Amino acid sequence: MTATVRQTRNGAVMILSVDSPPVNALGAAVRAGLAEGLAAAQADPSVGAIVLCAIGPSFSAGADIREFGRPAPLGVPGLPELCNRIEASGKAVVAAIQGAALGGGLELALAAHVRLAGPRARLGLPEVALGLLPGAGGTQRTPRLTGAGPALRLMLTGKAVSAQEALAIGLVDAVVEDPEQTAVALAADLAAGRTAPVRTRDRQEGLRDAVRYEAEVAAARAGTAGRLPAPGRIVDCVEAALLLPFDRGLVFERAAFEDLAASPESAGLRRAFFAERRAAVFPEADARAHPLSHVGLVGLGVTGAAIAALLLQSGLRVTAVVRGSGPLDAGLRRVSALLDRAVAAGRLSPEARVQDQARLLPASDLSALAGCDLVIEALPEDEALKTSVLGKLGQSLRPATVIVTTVSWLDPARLALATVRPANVVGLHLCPPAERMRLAEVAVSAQTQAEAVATLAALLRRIGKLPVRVGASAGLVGNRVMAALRTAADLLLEDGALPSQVDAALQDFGFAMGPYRALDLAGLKRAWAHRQRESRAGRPACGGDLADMLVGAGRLGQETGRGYYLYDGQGVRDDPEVLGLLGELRSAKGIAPRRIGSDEIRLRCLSALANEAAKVLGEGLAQRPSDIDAILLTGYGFPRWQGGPMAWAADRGLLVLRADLRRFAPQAPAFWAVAPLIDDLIRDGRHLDDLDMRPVSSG
Ligand code: HSC
Repeated sequence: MTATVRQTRNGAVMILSVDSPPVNALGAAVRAGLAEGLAAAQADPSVGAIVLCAIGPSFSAGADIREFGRPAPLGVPGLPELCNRIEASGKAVVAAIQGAALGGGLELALAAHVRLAGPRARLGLPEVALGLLPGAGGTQRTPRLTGAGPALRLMLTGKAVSAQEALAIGLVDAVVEDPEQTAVALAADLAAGRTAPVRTRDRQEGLRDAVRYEAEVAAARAGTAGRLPAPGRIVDCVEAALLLPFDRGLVFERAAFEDLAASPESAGLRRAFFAERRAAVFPEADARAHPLSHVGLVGLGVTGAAIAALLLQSGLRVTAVVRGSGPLDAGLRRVSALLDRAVAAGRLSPEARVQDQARLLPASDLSALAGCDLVIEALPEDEALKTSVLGKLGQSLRPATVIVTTVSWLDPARLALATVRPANVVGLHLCPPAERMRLAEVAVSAQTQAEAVATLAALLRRIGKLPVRVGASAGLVGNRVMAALRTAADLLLEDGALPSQVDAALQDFGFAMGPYRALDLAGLKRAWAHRQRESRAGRPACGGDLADMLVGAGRLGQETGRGYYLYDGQGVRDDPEVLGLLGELRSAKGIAPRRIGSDEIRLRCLSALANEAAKVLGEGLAQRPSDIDAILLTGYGFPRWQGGPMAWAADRGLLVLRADLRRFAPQAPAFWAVAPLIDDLIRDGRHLDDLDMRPVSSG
């Protein structure tokens, strides 16, 4: 018996319980245990039926993603083979599903002859999010039960369904309060009746209406034109389930799975998966988070309103302080509009919306926040305003209240000094639109108390964000490294590129939007104000000259109809006026423009990003390279299937990256200076990936 799979008996029923915390992933040891249990049950004449279940909160999270690309140990069946053995069993196998049955976990259950789900079970085929498809028979068995439409929805969206939804589409046979107990009773009946088990491979209900099936396949195919290969291959496999005999369908599925597993897109998506999970590990993560029921908010501007809506939707009471009835009314309208949008999108019921709104308590004075467990200052990026409010909050709140200050470019460590208890202050950066973007940079300085960090991180998880711990500093990590990308882009413009060429090259790489479209959308004023502050502080920015000229000419971005581009109702276009300004800039700097190709644009921008990220890492402002990947992937539109800037740098190789940086250096020596960390790693024969594995520090 293997420790990861327990074998127990209840009369004629053999119970195989997977016990492999935390999520019962189906790694080699679990597969070996299941195969062993199955063989023991077949060999024992006193066993009449088998129950397949699991211990812990999940039935199974599927294949062990860490094993992809590694050879399987000799003698251990792969997951597809294990599923086939379960299905082929002459003794009925009943799957009892509690918690999450995802990917290969659901495929294991689909190979059983009966599926019972607990009321809180979640069933899904999320492989597409990893650039894969269900590769253990899922593409062939699911449509036999559900038809093409529901099967394709499961596989193409990757979203899990509830037990009730699973029952409605035929994925499970019943929803029962205690699936394991009911499964044992049912298995005992099946053993006594000695009826031959019905195999999913022989089920036909989902295939019967071939015309409808084909139509659903065709409709799905029309939506898979994007650049990722997995969706198209999923549709092919589901079509094959109708057209091919089952065994041929499995072969077809296997070939498609292997192609995808070897694809760079899947490698990037798998890296992204682990980067996000690794980010949850930081020194303060185990500190005691304060329980929260009442949160205070100062400011209901665009970001404040988004935070308010998220807090309300997670069941918290929110007191929002806004000075002046006009701004307060505007802020309340913003919150209402966001709640309305959540109702329209089906994320919130109309009844819950009414309750959520009722928990929002508007106020005009900071004294209204005295009873709050945590207060978030969400005022505009104005140092004087923020320090004045933080100073007052420090005096009026209970001593243990956590104070969160939202920042874009300001250094939260400096802001914290405005209060009498800087240890309670944590910085927070949310990317716009804050109601949608998952990233939440949690900025910690040497003086910040661990409990305050743990409390904010828990709150952020509760409202659906991904908290990533960073060191407190100007711009934190995301804005700082993206500024380096933009500087590289600005230098390319000076050398001869057009804004539209830079944007197109980076969009081709997979960015949701190029830097100049993004700047136009956000408005050029904020970045301009930051450059002015930096310049006054004796740190003049590299690049940014064209941006300053645009602001000087009143071109503030999309809101004014003119920025890097012209927005005149006929689409977005390069503007001769901008090209004229660019010409002036080049002449003033004595630069003769040259033709610049997309490859060079991408190389320079990504090298600058990776180099700045290495500087950030070397300064101890990020815990590990994969945290920087997680930040860029969840907040800044870096293409998920590219894995992140550190994944890009690791693939390119540090030696190549350094040689490129040295080649670019004559253009702007200080900007292109190689990060000391890159030199150190090369000297020590180490890789960026090695740093992902080092223990987290509390510095
Ligand atoms: C798959 O199943 C492919 C199959 O179709 C075919 C295979 C055929 C192969 C053929 C070969 C020839 N593996 O998320 P959490 C770790 S692909 C390994 O924080 P929660 C996670 O890294 C798989 N590890 O927990 C973390 O580790 P740490 C499809 C996995 O409670 C810890 O577990 N399945 C893992 O918030 C806790 O995770 C999926 O994509 C896995 N599959 O959420 C499901 N899953 O503590 C992915 C998790 O060391 N998983 N870990 O940092 C999830 O969505 C979530 O983990 C749950 C739990 C919702 C299950």
